[in-house]
Amino acid sequence: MKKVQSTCNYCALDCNLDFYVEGNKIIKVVPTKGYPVNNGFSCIKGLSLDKQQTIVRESTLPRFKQEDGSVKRIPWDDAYKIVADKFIELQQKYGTESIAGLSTGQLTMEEFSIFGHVMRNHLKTNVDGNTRLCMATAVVAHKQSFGFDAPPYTLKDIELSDTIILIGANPVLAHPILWDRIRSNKNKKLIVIDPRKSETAQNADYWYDLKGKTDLILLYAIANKIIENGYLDNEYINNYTEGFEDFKEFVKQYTVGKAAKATGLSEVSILELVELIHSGKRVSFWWTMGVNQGYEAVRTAQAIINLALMTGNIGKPGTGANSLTGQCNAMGSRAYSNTSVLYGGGDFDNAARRERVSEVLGVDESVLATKPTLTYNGIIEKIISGEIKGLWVICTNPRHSWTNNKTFKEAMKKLEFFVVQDIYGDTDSSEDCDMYLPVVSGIKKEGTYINTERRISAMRPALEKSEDERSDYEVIYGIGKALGMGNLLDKWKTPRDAFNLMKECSRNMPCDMTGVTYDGLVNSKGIQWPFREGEVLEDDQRRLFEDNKYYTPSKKAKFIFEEVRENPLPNTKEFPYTLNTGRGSVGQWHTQTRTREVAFVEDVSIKDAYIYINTKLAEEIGVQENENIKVSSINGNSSDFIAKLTDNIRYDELYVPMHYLECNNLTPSLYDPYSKEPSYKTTPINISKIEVGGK
Ligand SMILES: Nc1nc2c(c(=O)[nH]1)N[C@H]1C(S)=C(S)[C@@H](COP(=O)(O)OP(=O)(O)OC[C@H]3O[C@@H](n4cnc5c(=O)[nH]c(N)nc54)[C@H](O)[C@@H]3O)O[C@H]1N2
Ligand SMILES: Nc1nc2c(c(=O)[nH]1)N[C@H]1C(S)=C(S)[C@@H](COP(=O)(O)OP(=O)(O)OC[C@H]3O[C@@H](n4cnc5c(=O)[nH]c(N)nc54)[C@H](O)[C@@H]3O)O[C@H]1N2
Ligand code: SF4
Ligand SMILES: [Mo]
Repeated sequence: MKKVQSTCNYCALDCNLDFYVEGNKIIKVVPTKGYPVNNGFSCIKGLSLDKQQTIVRESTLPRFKQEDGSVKRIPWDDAYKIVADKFIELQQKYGTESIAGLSTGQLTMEEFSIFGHVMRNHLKTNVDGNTRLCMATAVVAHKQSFGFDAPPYTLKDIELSDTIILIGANPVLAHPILWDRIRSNKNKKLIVIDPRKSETAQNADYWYDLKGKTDLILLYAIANKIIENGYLDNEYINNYTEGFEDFKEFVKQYTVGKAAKATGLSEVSILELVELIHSGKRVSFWWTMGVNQGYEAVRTAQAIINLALMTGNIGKPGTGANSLTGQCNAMGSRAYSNTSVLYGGGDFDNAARRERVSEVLGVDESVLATKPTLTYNGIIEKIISGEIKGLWVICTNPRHSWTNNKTFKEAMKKLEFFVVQDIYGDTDSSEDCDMYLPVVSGIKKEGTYINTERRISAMRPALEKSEDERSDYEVIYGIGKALGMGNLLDKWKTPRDAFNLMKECSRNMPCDMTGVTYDGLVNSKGIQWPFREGEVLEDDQRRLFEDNKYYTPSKKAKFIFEEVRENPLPNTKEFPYTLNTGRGSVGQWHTQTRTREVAFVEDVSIKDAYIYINTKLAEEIGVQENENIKVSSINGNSSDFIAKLTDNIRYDELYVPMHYLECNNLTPSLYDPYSKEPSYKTTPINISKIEVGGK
């Protein structure tokens, strides 16, 4: 029996797993012992990865929709040619930017780098990723405050921290192995800031149930009080940061009284939080989607960073302003997808970076994309307005996951040519596309991933592909060839080639990984960037900013702040309640195409969309457990849900797991102005009981 160590391709922890294989069959999956992230443990999703091998697929060949609407299975080479010819035709007819791509943080680094090369460099058009729906806020916050998109921590910090503050994060469901590590830290105070008594809040020492999207005023008021009480690390502020004096003046207006009024928290509890931060010796702040997905999300993330800076809680064991990523390779896609920055980082108009990247890729500088991509919302708006006619979607399911998702349905109807590359042909996005490209799943792929703490790890094929099966890399390469890229693909023949290119692009950048080798990652503990050529790895847990040097021109971290905005989409008389959305259970993954892979979860999870409602509110509208509720949204749509009564949710708020199509039928087209990340978590709604027999 052979053992193949590979990386779980669900959440951003990137646990490693040992696949025991005999005769091209996975016999068992065992979480890798000694791997720094998960050391012999994993959640049910990772343990179930072997189930992918038993899922029966209709065909391994592309599915092409004919003019009469019928579908035909065609050979791969024919599909490559059809896609390439159609894209060229559309570009000739309607202009270069009349085709676009949507990609993901769930591909390998090599896959989205070659996709970026084909679409952005060769075809000179737009590709954005679903990381826009997820991490874009943290990216912008890091870039502005630290000078580079660099999450500072190592996961070990959660075990070394005496005061752990989780803001808009629910690791019990979303990062289960991180939750295990929080639990194993016996000397901590666990503080959760979340409007819901989430599964994590239920297990916390302190829970602050603020009103949704009032984090910013709370964080500013805390900063103000810390300053007033003299709880500052002045040495740190003076030596390693800039902009503090202005910040100090600015936050004076945010009194505890004002914050109490806006958040619904008592003044006493806000003051308690200030004292908890002050009394902690090693305070760490961790945030996820409750912060990233909002209309003033970037400034909220930066308000967390400001608190860490002013109290000197950064660059030391057990500290940090730490953004948790969501998908297995969200971190990789940020630096290597050629969408918002050049490969390895650097803006598209940065002459030195352009020279370096073109040299590495062996192309003339004019081949490189010249500007950042049009953002996700812009791509969809331009499909609807008729400017974009062709779309290639890889490894994401926007018909379901996009905010106000009917707009994507509308977009699908407008497209002249819609290509979906997915492991399943029956997703909400793939089932009716013009060309469906059925690729193999993670257990048959190779490449690399970067996890939430910047750890690069190897994805190794546990199983071999059959003759007709293709990986994402092969398909993108094949279409590139059919597009006539010729020698532009010479350096990109295999994932290993792409890795080596990306590695060279990273040289001398903060995310330098020139010391990492493709083969060296195999059976390893993974390596966090930066890891430069010639460097010796002394520790497998490394945090950034231990030298207190940031990536800004002055090498200092910046205090960035802005007045709290009026909610652009407030509750009204007509829409008095607020809809919150997020993860529903450990076993459910996003749009649930993969629920079929997770042992038992498929059998036990609720098939129809459900909603959590406060027991008292349910009583007031006369709804009992499992009766149906109609929810109408300020976006003009309504969805029906099964009611689940709970006291873990505020009276005026309801919660829908994002795993149901009905959820984003209700969310609005509202974005953070800097990151363009959707505001998924606070939609004004109204509710009514659906009488039996009626709708
Ligand atoms: N089982 C499972 N695990 C997953 C995923 C999955 O689909 N299923 N997805 C992965 C991905 S891609 C991601 S991005 C992560 C997401 O991981 P998380 O962000 O931890 O998960 P969410 O449920 O989206 O949101 C977290 C919490 O934010 C709270 N929240 C909502 N609004 C606010 C607010 O205004 N302020 C504050 N402070 N909190 C608020 C919600 O009530 C919720 O409890 O999970 C990853 N892990
Ligand atoms: N209301 C609401 N909406 C949300 C969120 C929320 O909190 N609330 N969260 C947002 C966030 S953080 C995220 S990350 C997005 C996620 O949204 P999506 O990315 O749309 O969700 P997934 O279900 O992960 O879609 C991945 C697709 O890739 C396919 N797939 C899996 N493996 C492979 C592979 O190896 N190759 C290929 N080609 N395909 C593969 C799967 O079958 C699936 O169809 O949703 C966002 N939407
Ligand atoms: S915690 Fe995340 S990476 Fe680890 S096994 Fe579960 S889904 Fe996979
Ligand atoms: Mo995400």
